[in-house]
Amino acid sequence: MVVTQSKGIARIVLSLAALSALLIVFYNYSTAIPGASSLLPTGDKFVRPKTGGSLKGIDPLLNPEKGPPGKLWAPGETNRTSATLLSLVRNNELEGMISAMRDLERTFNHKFNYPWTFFNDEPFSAEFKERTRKETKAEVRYEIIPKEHWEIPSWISKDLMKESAEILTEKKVQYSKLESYHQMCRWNSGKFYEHPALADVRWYWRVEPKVHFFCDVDYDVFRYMEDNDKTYGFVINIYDSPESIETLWPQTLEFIAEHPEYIHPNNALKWLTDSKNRPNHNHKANGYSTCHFWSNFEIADMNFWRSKKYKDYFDHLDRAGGFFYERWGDAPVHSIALGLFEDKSKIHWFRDIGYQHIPYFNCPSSPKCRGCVAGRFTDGTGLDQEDCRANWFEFAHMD
Ligand SMILES: Nc1nc2c(ncn2[C@@H]2O[C@H](COP(=O)(O)OP(=O)(O)OP(=O)(O)O)[C@@H](O)[C@H]2O)c(=O)[nH]1
Ligand SMILES: [Mg+2]
Repeated sequence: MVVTQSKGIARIVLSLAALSALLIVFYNYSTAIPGASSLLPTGDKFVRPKTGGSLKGIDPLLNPEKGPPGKLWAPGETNRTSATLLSLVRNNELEGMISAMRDLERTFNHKFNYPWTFFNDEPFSAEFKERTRKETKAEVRYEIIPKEHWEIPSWISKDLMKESAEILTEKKVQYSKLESYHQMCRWNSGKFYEHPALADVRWYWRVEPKVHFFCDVDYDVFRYMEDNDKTYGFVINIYDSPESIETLWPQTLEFIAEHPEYIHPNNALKWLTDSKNRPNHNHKANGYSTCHFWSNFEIADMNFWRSKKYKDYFDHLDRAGGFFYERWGDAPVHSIALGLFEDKSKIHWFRDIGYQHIPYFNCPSSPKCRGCVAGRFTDGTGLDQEDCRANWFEFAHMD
């Protein structure tokens, strides 16, 4: 108990020191770099609705969807780029995986035939391989995760982990007692792109079992990312449970105090630190709004995760232990890294990709879509407040 208290005090002191350092860093950045003091978007300014975070009724998805501007490559018009559809999945999630594959093959991949790469911490069953292979004409790879990428690191104390899980459970943090969930979040945060099977692959589209895709996508999304110099594509932007990431932001502040050179001048710090909407979340997460790109969908460039700045950031977080003593998710970790270290104009909202992972949707208004309601954000009750896209639009941009 005494140890926990003194740790808590030490954390607060460290956080304050790191925060002061951050402010100095930002002062220097905004004076040293022309234009860095202006974090406003360059295009049309999005005006935050009076409803706060929720876009209910005024969702940009209600406008007719035209797809992204510029040259888009239709099926057969160009060669595939270096990319894969990527799934971490368990054998017992086969039915959900098949349903997600069917949707993505129907709407996109039967036209482009990008390979599927399945990852598992144990061998895939013969049935899993047989049945998934039947769902696509493309190449399919089944990969086992190396133990050193999946196992709980040696510096993590199992006793402290157990104790922490009890506290997190009291705070109603979902899955906190499930060790594999913590391992999954860590692998998705900082290990997947190091798998030898992906060594020559640049782009990935992350697909989870049971997700749905509703709209025909008739252009090569990976070529779109490459041609338009994008790093990261998302569909849904929501708040996280602040109880699961109480020290993630303080740890991040410590890291950037050590590495101010990693902060991109056109960053999305204002998005990360917004406190106008849901101030309580920002307060509980010690300065982070908790707004993040929902990472069960990602179309992204692995070279960003492979960069020295991200590697250093991940190693810092990994050493801090929050993947196990708290329940840091890969979504806030990826989002904070992107918001600080990447040019925010390289982050793309795939507004034209109709998507659902229970309980949230991205559903555009387009004749290309079937099976979802344009502009519907959720079919759960009381969940509209979880939508934080308004923050992203206000502090970054809408495309
Ligand atoms: N092989 C393997 N895959 C896992 C494990 N835990 C999670 N996954 C996969 O990791 C992804 C995320 O896990 P989910 O259980 O869906 O986590 P979530 O999306 O936060 O939770 P839900 O809202 O319940 O879907 C899914 O693709 C799972 O199939 C595991 O222990 N082994
Ligand atoms: Mg899931």
